[in-house]
Amino acid sequence: MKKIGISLLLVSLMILLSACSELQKSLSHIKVENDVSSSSDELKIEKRKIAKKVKQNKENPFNILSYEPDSNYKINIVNYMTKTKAGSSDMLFKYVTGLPGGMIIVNKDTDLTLDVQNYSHDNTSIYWHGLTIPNSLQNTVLLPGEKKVFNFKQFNAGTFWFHSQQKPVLEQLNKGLYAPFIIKEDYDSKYAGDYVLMLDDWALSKEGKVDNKYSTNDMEIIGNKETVNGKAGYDIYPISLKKGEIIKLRFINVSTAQTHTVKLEGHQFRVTHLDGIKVLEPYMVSEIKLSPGERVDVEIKGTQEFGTFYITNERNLGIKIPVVYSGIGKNMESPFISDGPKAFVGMETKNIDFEYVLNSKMKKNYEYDPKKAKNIKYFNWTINGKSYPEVNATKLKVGQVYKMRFINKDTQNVHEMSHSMHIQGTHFQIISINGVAQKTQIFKDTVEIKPNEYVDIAVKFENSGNWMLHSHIIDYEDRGMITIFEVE
Ligand SMILES: [Cu+2]
Repeated sequence: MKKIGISLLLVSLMILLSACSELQKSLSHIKVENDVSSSSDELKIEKRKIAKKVKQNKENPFNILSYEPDSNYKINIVNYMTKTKAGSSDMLFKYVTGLPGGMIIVNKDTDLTLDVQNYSHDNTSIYWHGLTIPNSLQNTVLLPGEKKVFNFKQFNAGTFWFHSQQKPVLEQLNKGLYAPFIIKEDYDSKYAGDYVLMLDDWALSKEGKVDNKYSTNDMEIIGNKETVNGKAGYDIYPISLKKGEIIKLRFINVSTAQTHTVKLEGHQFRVTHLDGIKVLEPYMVSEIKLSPGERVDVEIKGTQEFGTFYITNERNLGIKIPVVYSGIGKNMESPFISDGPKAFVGMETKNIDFEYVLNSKMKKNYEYDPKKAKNIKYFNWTINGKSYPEVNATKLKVGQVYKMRFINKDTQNVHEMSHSMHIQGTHFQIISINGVAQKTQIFKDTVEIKPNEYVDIAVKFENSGNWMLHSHIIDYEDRGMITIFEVE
């Protein structure tokens, strides 16, 4: 026993050390540079910095075309100390897979072996967000030191992710325990570049600690610093593009509560996938909004020869992704092939099978708030008036199509709440929003429902088990916005 204990300790130490050295390379992890003003001097400095960056990183490490998809991954869950701002550091979590950001890149239709080991100091649980796999493989708890092997196969190529689902979910997700899960199809390699962009926000206290405590004033934790793949400002890896080329961008909103509306100055995005599922007909937009948990895949066609353009969001807290032009390339056609899922038939006129009213209420009992050093009445978030674990489960059958309505009546609070609702274990078709039918066929696994809005969806489960319908605004999820589908 003692020998096993010592070797376990040694292995953990080695993993921690390798994680640390990997981390030292990106020590300015959450550092945010000041925004660049329009003064020409600063623009010159900025150009020099980006030129240097491009030289240093001939390849953006999040261009997934640099890696061969694999079918076998070791995923280590580790804690690590990182510098959060000058003179401050905090202990965070991450997945280590040997690829940047703990990525997994696999081909579709391949038998996968994922060997997960928890080297962190906490219990954790892993949720493969958006994958259609048996219930027994989801939300699996791993104790410190524990190892589990996951075997499955995916037929659907797209942008997915995996993250901690250990309750309270905020604790680990807000501290970085998430990573992209990319399922490729052959023609993805025809793009001139294929970049993963994880958008996150960090609520840093004055002491540089990641704030994980709920408060009654902040209904949800919103960050004051924002990152792309863990980096902010000038540390963000540039994306390179030539005139005529088409690149693919895979945006993932990993924030626990913040939405990100992104745009690229002077360019349009061509949307090909939502939440990892192909749209029937790609469409052009000038900006895309991602609620927590959502993914959007877009194409960008190079229209310029020279210059740097920025992808930004609606705030100015660190997300500024340079797209750098470097001459004229091959004039490309999009390799995208539209062979997404078939629409469910007759859904527009079908009656609603189940309705879910999203709301919140003040909790009856007081809870101790360590920040305020007194007892505070907390909000609870509800689905049909109930807060998890007190729920009325909905009984469903495998293979049957149901029409459901999500209604957001959460309009009584200080600020009106949008809800980002996720169904585990499957994806669903958006039929209509406020009774207005969708112009194009859209399947998703997470959908935003704005205040006073209702969204009708059609859903079918392929796997039995207890699946959650929950808010992907993690503060609300942790405070009860979950219900259960008992699928048989
Ligand atoms: Cu999720």
